[in-house]
Amino acid sequence: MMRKIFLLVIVFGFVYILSSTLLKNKTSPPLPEKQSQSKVKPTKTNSDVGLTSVVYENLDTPWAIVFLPDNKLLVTERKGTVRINNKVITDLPQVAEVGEGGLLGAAIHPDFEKNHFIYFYYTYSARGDNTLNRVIRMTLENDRLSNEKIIVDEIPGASNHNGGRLKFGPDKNLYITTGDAQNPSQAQDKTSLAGKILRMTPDEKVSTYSYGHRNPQGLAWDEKGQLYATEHGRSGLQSGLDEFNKIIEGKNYGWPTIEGEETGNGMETPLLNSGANDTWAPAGLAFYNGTFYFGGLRGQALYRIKLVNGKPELKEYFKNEFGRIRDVVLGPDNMLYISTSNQDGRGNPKLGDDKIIRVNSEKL
Ligand SMILES: [Ca+2]
Repeated sequence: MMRKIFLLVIVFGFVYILSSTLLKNKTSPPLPEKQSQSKVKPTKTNSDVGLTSVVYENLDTPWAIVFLPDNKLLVTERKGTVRINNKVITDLPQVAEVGEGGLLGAAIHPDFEKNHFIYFYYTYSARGDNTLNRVIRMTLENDRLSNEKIIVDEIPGASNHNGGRLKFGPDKNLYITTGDAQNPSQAQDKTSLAGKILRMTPDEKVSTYSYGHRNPQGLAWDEKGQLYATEHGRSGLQSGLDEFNKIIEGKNYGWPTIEGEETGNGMETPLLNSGANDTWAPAGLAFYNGTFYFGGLRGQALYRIKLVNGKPELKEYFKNEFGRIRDVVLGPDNMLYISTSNQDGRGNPKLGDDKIIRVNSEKL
């Protein structure tokens, strides 16, 4: 008798464990992964992935999101910290978080797996309280940064309009956006590094690629390798006239001579502008599946642009849902990764801000 009961207990126990395990697999969300592991795993199909999910939270004004070849996620925070998979790996003391400035763009070299080169754009304080920006190259190995080398120095800086986006193009050149540093005429001055898109060739020589920019902060290439950029238009009481431009080498994008729909001799009018009454305050730009996506700071939205017969069509998503959006990048899993910028002094931080959020563009 005792033996029978004992056997029954064993059998029922086994069935209970088995059924609860099966049930758990069906109903439980995926287990949180360890910090050291990447949260990004390429999936067969993205149709099973929800529209949005928070990847990391409690960040302080993240600026650039960069995926490393092993799918680890690197984030710069404006105050000078660099995080990998959310863990702070360094705090660069040379960075000065002044107004909109600080540690801004980051980009890894196309041959990163061989040379471990990573480039950063940051604001610093020079003698006489002079605010400047520079692009540097460092070596990233085993989550450690070393060997700072200055690539381009003394880019005019100011409390506002520091540009700061870094991205390698399909041509393996590094593209760098600079702002007018609140001195608009510098954008038209070809001898100044302000208000430009600069290009660094593989031998690390930097020259002006396009000029007449006010404060571009987003770069992306389409499937044909054509470069596009987002740019902040006028600010203050008169806002609006933010721009989406097709960037061609040597061209003049008009600031401060022309704005919005205006045309000028030898100047490019944007493909699209936000109009005089709407402000996107556009930042990071990404391209995926024939479509551009960019973040809006003051616009507090994710914007999508589709070019239909060369004509841009604009749509906005998540209006006022996540607050200010800075960067938008495409992950190796074909998901968009966006960063909020609600801790930058101009937002209304909510619980958990700032965040990195994954967006399934298939479900927009
Ligand atoms: Ca322009």
